[in-house]
Amino acid sequence: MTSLTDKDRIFTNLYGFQGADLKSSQARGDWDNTAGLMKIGQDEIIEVVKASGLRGRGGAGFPTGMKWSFMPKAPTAGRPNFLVINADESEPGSCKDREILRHDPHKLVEGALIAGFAMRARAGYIYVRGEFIVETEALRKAVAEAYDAGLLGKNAAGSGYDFDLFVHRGAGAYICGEETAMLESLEGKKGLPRLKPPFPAGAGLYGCPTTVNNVESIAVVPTILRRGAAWFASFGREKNEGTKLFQISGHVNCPCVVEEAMSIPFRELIDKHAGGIRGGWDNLLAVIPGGSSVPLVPAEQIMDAPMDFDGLKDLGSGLGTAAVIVMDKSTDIVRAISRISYFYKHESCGQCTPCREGTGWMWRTMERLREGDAQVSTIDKLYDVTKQIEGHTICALGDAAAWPIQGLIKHFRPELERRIAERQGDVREAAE
Ligand code: L3W
Ligand code: SF4
Repeated sequence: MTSLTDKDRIFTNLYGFQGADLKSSQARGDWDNTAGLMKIGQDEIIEVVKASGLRGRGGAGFPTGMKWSFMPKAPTAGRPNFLVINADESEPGSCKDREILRHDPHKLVEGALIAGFAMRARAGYIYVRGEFIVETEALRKAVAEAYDAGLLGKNAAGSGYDFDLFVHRGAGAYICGEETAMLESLEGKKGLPRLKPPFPAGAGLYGCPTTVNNVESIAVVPTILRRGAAWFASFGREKNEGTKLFQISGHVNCPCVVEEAMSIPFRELIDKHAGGIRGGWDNLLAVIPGGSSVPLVPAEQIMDAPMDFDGLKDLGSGLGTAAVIVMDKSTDIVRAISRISYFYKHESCGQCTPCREGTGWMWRTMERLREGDAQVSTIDKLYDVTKQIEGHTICALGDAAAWPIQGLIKHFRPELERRIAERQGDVREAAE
């Protein structure tokens, strides 16, 4: 595996040590001969993105080049193609896209032009999380600068291609990060997820062909074109290529967002960038490796795991957004997962019954288990309900609510049973 050096990093202003303005961004290499990059042609750009191995950075890991290739090659005036960029970063633990918006927005704006061109879109929309006020301002400034410099709009960047880019701030609902809820919201309606299929590539914004991509997925594209698909694919391993922004939070000595090579082993990632585990490696309890939607992994299983899509899938979890939440032995693990359950109950849009009713029931049951106020059979019933919800809802929020509980039961069942036994012992003692 190729290790990543400072000169390999795509996001060279991740920490905001330099300006985010156009001039500073150009000094870092952004907007350098963009028209020349586009000259290779629309289909060729898609081929380069495919060859780079880039998979969606928003959680699902769908191959980006393949997604672009679903878009019609000859859109009509009545049914244009659209690009929508998902900047509604709301997954608990995720905090990478906001750093791009704040400190490196021109990478995203340039990427939007190139991606829009490749998929024959004349307009792109960036949907920004409602709470991201500073980030929205930074992005709007970058878009305005790009228009003023002729990099967007008519004959964008001298490419001969007309492309407009709009920034839309949401109103602060997690569900609007789900791609079809986002499209509804952009259309001015309530953010209720749509049934898929049809996928947005077939019927998306205003019923037109649409590609929805995460901020990071689009922002890396100009660098992939400049340095080449082989360069990007040299990091990580087969089917898990590239560099990735990891967001390390929780019980580490130095929480951080860092760009690293995909597939870096967990222990190396934490030691190299986060100063190790608080209290030492023996103090590690468990890790949620990809944002709150993926199941936790116990300490002993994750140590040497490659931090990528397949490595974490093999452990029954997932890379998600690569939001790595580290929990040491001081964590009340049942309480932590119960709190996550509350989040999903709160954010459910209420449209489908298993999710609307199930998320509330699961949270209430988790609270009872936290207190030990349950029977051992309650654990099995809870697991059974998570299985009834998983795969039976309109969008992935139902799965996301079920998976963390499944992970808890799988790996920490003795802790749940201990609480029940302890509580039953207390009750017996009080009665005697
Ligand atoms: C055309 C097909 N397009 C799939 C497209 C689809 C979408 C992408 C992935 O959820 C996950 C979720 C969160 N023809 C297609 C097709 N597509 N088949 O590919 O689709 P899908 O359904 O696998 O995923 P999704 O619905 O986009 C995303 C998880 O990510 N997550 C992260 C959440 C992140 C945030 C945030 O703050 N950024 O909310 C973490 O685990 O739970 O499972 O574009 O259209 N045949
Ligand atoms: Fe709404 Fe939940 Fe159904 Fe998704 S799974 S559509 S959030 S009710």
